[in-house]
Amino acid sequence: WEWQYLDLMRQIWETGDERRDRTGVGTRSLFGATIRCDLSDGRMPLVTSKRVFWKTATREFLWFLTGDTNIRALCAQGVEIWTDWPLAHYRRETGDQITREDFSARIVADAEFAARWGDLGPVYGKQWVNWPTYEPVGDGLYRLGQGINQVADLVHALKTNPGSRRHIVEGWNVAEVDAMALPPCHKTYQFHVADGRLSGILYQRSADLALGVPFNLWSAALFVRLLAAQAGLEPGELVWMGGDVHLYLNHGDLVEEQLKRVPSGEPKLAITPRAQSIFDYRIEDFSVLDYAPQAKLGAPVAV
Ligand code: THF
Repeated sequence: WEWQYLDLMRQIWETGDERRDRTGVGTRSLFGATIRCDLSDGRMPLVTSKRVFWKTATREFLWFLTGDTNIRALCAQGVEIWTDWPLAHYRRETGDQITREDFSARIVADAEFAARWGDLGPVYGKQWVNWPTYEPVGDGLYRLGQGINQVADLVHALKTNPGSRRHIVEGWNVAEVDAMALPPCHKTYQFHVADGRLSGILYQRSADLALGVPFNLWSAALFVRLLAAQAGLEPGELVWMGGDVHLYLNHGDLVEEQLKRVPSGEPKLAITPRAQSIFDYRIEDFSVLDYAPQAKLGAPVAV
């Protein structure tokens, strides 16, 4: 599968439309792309042409499942992939040019500071496991009802009604998008059961192909694997669909280097069958086999 990723990278770098984006960095982009990955026999879409920190991506995914939207739990585990957004907000509001390291350390050490500055708003975790509902109380007024746990409902539906065409987890809550630090990129997941195999589609509206997509592919495949394990199904395929798929103009060195490389091997994910529910997994439950990635390639993340 990895050639699909590299081919897409080459195509966008060579022929993508150059546009100015929200972050001001500038991108080359292609609208509409697909990558298909086989998930049978433990296979995972883990990029080998550079080192991808799959444990970081896994910790992020488990954090989504807890419903948490504050970066504190991530920072406490050394996961800094969301720190730049609260940091930029903090610097803008206070004028304090604190370093990222100090900011992250303070988020971990100081619960009040974290509550004030570390929250991303109602992002993925909130929508996945606690999508808000509203109950009328008369006079045209509403109060919050019981939140919807889309993930728990999905596991239940996969077990009781596998043939359904409504196995969806949605992150794009139209009423709450404006309150999010960043509206969801990997916004829609759909799952599908055929011949005892569970497949998934991820629709990603905006895709940072060099930095984010390797994480997003891993996490989406992990989602399929965990759901399959909980529903007693075999993993099938992951289909990734991108809307605005782009390469940031300041990722040129990474792109040129990665495009010289050839994928190396077929990594597999083993999961310890311990968790009683999809919400009970821990990082220790995951191990990756046959992963011999090529050297890490760094690039700045556009905020
Ligand atoms: N915004 C942008 N511009 N790109 C993204 O990929 C992105 N995300 C999330 C939200 N907004 C985004 C955040 N996810 C890295 C990886 C994933 C991220 C953000 C940053 C990153 O910097 N990865 C580096 C270092 C990883 C590490 O040190 O652990 C890498 O080399 O992979 C996409 O959902």
